[in-house]
Amino acid sequence: MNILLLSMPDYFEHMPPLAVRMPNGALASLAGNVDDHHRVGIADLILRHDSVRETIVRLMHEFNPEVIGLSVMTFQRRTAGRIIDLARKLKPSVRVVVGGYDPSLAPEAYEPMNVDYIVRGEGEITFRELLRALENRGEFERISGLSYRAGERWVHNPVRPVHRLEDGEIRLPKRSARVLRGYTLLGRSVDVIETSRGCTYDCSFCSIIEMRGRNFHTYSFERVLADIRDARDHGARTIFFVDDNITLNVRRFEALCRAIIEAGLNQLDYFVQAMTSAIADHGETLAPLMRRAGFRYVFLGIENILEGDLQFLRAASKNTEHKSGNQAGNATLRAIDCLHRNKMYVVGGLIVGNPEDTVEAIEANLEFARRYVDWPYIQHPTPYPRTPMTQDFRQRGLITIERLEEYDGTTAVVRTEHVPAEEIEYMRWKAERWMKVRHMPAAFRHDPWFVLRHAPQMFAHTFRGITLRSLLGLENSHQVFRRYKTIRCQEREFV
Ligand code: B12
Ligand code: SF4
Repeated sequence: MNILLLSMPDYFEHMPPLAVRMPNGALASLAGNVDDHHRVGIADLILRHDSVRETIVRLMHEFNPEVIGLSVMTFQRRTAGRIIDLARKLKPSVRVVVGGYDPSLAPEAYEPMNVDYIVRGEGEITFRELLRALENRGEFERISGLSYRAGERWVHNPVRPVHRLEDGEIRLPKRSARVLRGYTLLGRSVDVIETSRGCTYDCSFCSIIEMRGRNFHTYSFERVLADIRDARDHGARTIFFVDDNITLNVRRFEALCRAIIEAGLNQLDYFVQAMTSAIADHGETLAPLMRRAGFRYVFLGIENILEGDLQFLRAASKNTEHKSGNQAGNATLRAIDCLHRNKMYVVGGLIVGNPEDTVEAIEANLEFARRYVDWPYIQHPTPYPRTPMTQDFRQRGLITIERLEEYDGTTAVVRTEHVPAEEIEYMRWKAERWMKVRHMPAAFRHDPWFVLRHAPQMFAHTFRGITLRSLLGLENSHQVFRRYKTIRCQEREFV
């Protein structure tokens, strides 16, 4: 069968496609795990975000797929619906499969859409079995993790238990199936690698627990190194580890760093997401190893610097430092210090606009980011399907925007008990632009050619909304913010 796999073009404020166009790891993994005789094409639509319609028309024509599969996050749901309608118009007989976080956690939202199958949870085995059933006119009821139409109603088969990964059943991703080019992270060709899946924490804003429960499974180092080599052989110079929480097992992470060094794969740049507690507690041995292995940017899930907010986010324990087995306060500053001493940059993940936040509480977090992080990754709490946080916000009547395409993390869609949503977003937007500018010299030192060529566009993107009138002081920053919001709204129209 011809199968076309698509990831959505929607991006958010901190990932402008000018600088960040990363492949979707799920699709290459699915492609690597279907039976060999299928012809699979992967199109990451972020690479053609400005010509989605034309790209779909072309691919449907050239590829003539019997099945299309879409990977969808919640803020991409509207775009996914439009792409599905377009594909169906071009080929009414095409079978449509959706998967990923949004279809898994809100399958009911896809039932009225032009969709035939929903793959819930991990996809490799379910999708393979679905294709077999389609080919052999087989039956769907034994395929765990699958939802499908039976006449007028939908059947939701039992959940598929999470895969243990260790047994080698899940084969390597198939990168050669990608049909579009141009992946980049700040000018360097980028790819994504998984070394593990899952997390045993249960932060209230995170979808992971509802998606797969509290567990942690790992791939063998042999497989991980083979995967990195494959990414490199396909042109990658930067690797983004997409593990849910690679720092859950620090000893393993240290051993992985050593394995990367021993395999001579430390010439590549690595980006990773980490818990502050793991870095603070083990930084003296872990951070130098990370640096030697090639780690450059570390996304730290700081979440918030105020204890009350950390309690609400259920993120206090992962941000607690330990000394001699006892809790020794917040881990953030020590984690940042460890990374900086080892010449790595800190991407500071903070969440502002939690229910009890006042203007002062938000400002304290922004000030922290100004002082300590190299690249701000500040978001607003966003009520994604089935997270504990969503229940809280809904019960307290704090959700102000229900338009899911705005659930991109940098649009404030909830208010606090004290501050309106728009004001929260305004504060973040105003502060964050200048923090990003401050990092430009460091980016220049690493990739002078990319920064020289793109600096004007990067400035234009960061400061979109500003006009000559505002530069001359004839309008205030609230007016600029409103213009920025209008531009942002237009940017969300892809199809
Ligand atoms: C890595 C990651 C990123 C990377 C993305 C790199 C990349 N291009 O892949 C970065 C840091 C850039 C990122 C950004 C964002 N992310 Co993110 N990210 C993750 C993370 C940690 C892992 C995702 C991953 O790649 N897993 C590995 C793959 C193999 O697994 P998978 O995606 O689940 O896919 C499996 C199944 O879902 C299924 N499947 C997936 N697609 C399909 C399609 C078909 C057809 C089928 C059959 C099956 C299927 O099969 C796959 C294999 O088993 C998750 C989860 C987490 N713990 O936080 C969040 C997560 C996916 N991100 C999320 C969000 C919201 C975002 C942002 C909007 C904002 C933010 N919070 O940072 C931005 C948007 C990015 C953009 N497009 O602009 C949310 C999504 C919530 C939701 N309900 O939509 C998550 C769940 C985090 C959370 N808040 O809970 N993210
Ligand atoms: S530690 Fe990270 S992956 Fe684990 S629940 Fe919290 S946010 Fe999600």
